[in-house]
Amino acid sequence: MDKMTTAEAIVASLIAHGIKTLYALPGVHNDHLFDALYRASDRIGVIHPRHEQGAGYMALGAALATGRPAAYAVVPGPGLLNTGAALLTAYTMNAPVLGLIGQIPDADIGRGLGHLHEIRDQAGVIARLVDFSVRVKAPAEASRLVAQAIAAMFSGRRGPAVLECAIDMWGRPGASPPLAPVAVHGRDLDEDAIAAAAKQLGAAKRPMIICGGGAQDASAEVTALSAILQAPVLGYRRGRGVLDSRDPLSVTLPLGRELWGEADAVLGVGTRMFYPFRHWGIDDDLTVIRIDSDPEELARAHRPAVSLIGDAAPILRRLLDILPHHNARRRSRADEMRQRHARWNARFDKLAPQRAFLDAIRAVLPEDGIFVDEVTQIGFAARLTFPVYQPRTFLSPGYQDNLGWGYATALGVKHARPDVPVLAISGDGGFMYTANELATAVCHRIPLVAVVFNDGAFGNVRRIQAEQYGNRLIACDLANPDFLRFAKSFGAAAERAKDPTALRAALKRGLARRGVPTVIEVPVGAMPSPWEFIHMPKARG
Ligand SMILES: Cc1ncc(C[n+]2csc(CCOP(=O)(O)OP(=O)(O)O)c2C)c(N)n1
Ligand SMILES: [Mg+2]
Repeated sequence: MDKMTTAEAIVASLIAHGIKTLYALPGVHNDHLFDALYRASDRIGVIHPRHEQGAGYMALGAALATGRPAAYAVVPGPGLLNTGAALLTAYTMNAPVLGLIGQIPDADIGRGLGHLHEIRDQAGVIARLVDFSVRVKAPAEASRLVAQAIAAMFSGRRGPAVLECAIDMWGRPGASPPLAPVAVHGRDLDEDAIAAAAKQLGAAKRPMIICGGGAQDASAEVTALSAILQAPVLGYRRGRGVLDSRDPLSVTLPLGRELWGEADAVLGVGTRMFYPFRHWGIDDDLTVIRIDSDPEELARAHRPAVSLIGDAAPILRRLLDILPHHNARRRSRADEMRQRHARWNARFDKLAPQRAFLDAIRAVLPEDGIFVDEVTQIGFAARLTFPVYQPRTFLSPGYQDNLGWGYATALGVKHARPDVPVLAISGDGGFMYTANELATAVCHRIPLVAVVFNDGAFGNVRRIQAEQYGNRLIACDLANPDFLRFAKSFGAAAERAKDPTALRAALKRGLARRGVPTVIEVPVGAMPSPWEFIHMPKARG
């Protein structure tokens, strides 16, 4: 065992941490790593994309879909930079993604000699993107560093980590066997703060709850709390699915803003509360209580009356224990909330073209099916109106909102969750960012269903230019391939669906296919603007 190389130890360490797939694109810097992977191929698989961004996004998708660590490996310099947007998105979505990044010969790092793929201060570039990064400087460190990196990904605020390893370090013997995963202990519960939160929430007349990505593992607790308090739960994008959309207390924008304007106490769970604090206003009549695993987050936009630092689920469980002692008698708000929903639903008629397609999708996608959102007209409407029934089934790219994340991320989602249907939407603009990964889907038999809404434009940009810039259209009309012939040329199944009824039928066929990806092109025209429901003015303060 003491003859293990760095590469063997790192591969064994990934396996010891439950990682069964490495999304990885090879190159000479990482040849030893791939050879170690070959020899461990009964325990860990390799999915090789066609561009490094695909590796990063697939790992991101796997991490978001499962909540478990996911890893990718690429060559240094251009390979690393090609994963930059995915790594940035993993950071801003708090996703536990581990990047294994190659390096030039160990002794020459920092000398600027111009080795293949050399980049100035690679470690410095990486350190700006993730909180934990380190280079493996000796084989004996390898197993420990993998364990530390993965522990860091789950300590406090979740997030990505990176290990660099030089071309001549991977093959060096002298590494030790993998370590058991480091147990990550949550913080001790702050009983005083939880009691204070229980008193404030229990006494509140119009409490509300706002959920972000940090609430995705606390769905049962949030659901119970919402029922006891009769508190509406706002989830927009990353917080969707924490409370089932069929519960009348489950709201998104813009009803959430209306309720924010009336609330006297709010509990934020794993959310930056960006829209409320930056756009809707805050005043002294609203008591803010927040749960967050990152103490720095709580000091940023607005200092809460009560700060609960740590993972949401255990804090909420303790809150649920003591809340009954403090809680006011409450009448059901179900009827009132149904009426409020009905009012907003009528106004959402403005988005009827988008909603008709979303209805077709929801009718076919089962409750546990995963919807991967994109920066497209249908996506904006989905964030507002698509019913979501379970946590981790609505994946939306957080505040990067980076066009083009969708197809490759969804491939990682489908690969990591082969047991559930996965559907990616995108516009013609976004799809083309990673449409090359159709080759990966075919090669690795990943039966992802992708719906491409084709309006021949960066439609969102085009509408803004038309409405706000005197119709001076620039850089927004697109020349597209024939998406059906394009997809079929890879060996994918492809269909065109001209209306919601046809989409529904095509989706059924697509989700039933095994081992082959599907692309469904939906030709569309310009869509009505969703922005009045998203960028809304102050509601208080
Ligand atoms: C990485 C990145 N680049 C640029 C943008 C700006 N942007 C937002 S929407 C959009 C156009 C989207 O076009 P398409 O995917 O076809 O969707 P549509 O609006 O036409 O439905 C662009 C360029 C972005 N959000 N992310
Ligand atoms: Mg478009």
